[in-house]
Amino acid sequence: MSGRRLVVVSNRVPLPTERGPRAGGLAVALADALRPGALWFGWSGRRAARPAATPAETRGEDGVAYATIDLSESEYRLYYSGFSNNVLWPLLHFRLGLVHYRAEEYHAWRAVNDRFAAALAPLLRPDDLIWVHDYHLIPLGEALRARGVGQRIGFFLHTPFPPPEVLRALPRAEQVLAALAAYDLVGFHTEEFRRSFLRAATDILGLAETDGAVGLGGRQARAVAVPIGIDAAGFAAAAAAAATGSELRRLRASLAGRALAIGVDRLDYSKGLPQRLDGFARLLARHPEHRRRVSFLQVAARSREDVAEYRALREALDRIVGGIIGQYSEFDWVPLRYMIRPLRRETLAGFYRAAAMAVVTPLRDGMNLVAKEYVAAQDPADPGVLILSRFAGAAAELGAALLVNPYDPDEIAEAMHAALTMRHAERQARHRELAAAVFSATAERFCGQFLAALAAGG
Ligand code: ADQ
Repeated sequence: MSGRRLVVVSNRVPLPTERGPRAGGLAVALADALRPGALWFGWSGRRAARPAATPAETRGEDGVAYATIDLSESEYRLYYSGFSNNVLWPLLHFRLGLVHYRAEEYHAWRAVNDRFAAALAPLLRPDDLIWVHDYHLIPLGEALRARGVGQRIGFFLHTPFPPPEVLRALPRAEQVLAALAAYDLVGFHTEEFRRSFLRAATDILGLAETDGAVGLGGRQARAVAVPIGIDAAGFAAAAAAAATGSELRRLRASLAGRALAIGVDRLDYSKGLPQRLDGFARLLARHPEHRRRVSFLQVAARSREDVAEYRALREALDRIVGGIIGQYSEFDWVPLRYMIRPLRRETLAGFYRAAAMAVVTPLRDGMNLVAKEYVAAQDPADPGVLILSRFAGAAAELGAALLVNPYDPDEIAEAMHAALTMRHAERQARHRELAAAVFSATAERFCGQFLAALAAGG
């Protein structure tokens, strides 16, 4: 792949001019991997009355070229909030009850992908490697092919991939699967998701599978499992540096010697926040010895607030948080701190390191990078304990965590109790295993493996 330009396409392009912390796994992982000379194409994040057809181009200090287009209000509503986030997101996370299908949104989703393809095609060079990211852009490969783009195109899905029994509920399941099969390479976080895709392609589309590839229209789409990772060494260094910073001092002073438990998520119904907080309340009820001895800090970043389910989640959490604080607080101790705003990455790294446990309990998650960040941030001499959902992609690599069923608040409570009372030797032994996984399967390795596989076929 050396010498070939990398073209990354994602729904949202985080422009170098944007300030402030970003809460979102994709931006974070790719930022670690884009090399000077690469092109990153996608949506600017802006909505315009009449968006221009040609992309705006800028070059970052990192030497990466950025080309972006705006979306119209109706594209934003139908393509982004509608089909992407109100149909595909819940479907891919096994939440059929939350899928609100409308044909108009499906067509807008395809039309925006066509518009992306029309804007991107003129920027392409013959030996580019094109890497498309995530569910918003599933049909982009087909749309590029329709414009005569013959370069190798890979796709990576950052969410889970459900089994065909779930996928069949989507009215356009055949078209969505066929669009995936139009790529040269389709990547998933885990072997489970890869198998589900191959099973869906054979069961629903009737394609034949040979050695992990399915053939459609004279092309072969190969499916691979490549787990995304983080810049573990960089994150560990940031955590160690933050340990002596002023924010950590303030945090420690506020804890007054109590143990810190931490949760960090986008405010998304896939993250299992109500069940997690319920689990914390059960801990305080079942094991009163932890009252006054632990403080739970939940950091939640706003997300997709123009989708009704997200607003409902936020209101539900306000009630749950108020209930716990009202029931268990004392005049000099508050069990739960809840902030709806992103923290800077450096601050976050330090807070992870200060936390005796992280509670990462999504109901479903493609990977979950918070789990990996927490592991990387620990002091190996005195590491904290990771509580992790069995249904996060990360559980496939992080089996040395305390794995829980995220739907069961009692199991979460018992895992918290086990974490808070775990002996030093066991914490270290578990941490060694977790760290071995996080420091080997890094963001750099993720990009390298995917791109090597993509380049290999061409
Ligand atoms: P997300 O659903 O966004 O990503 P995740 O993998 O946890 O989930 O990544 C979130 C990133 O944003 C992390 O780097 C985290 O530190 C940061 N973040 C989250 N909340 C934050 C907050 N309140 N303040 C500051 N930073 C915050 C999607 C998929 C995941 C998959 C990733 C990458 O849903 O399953 O792991 O893409 O593929």
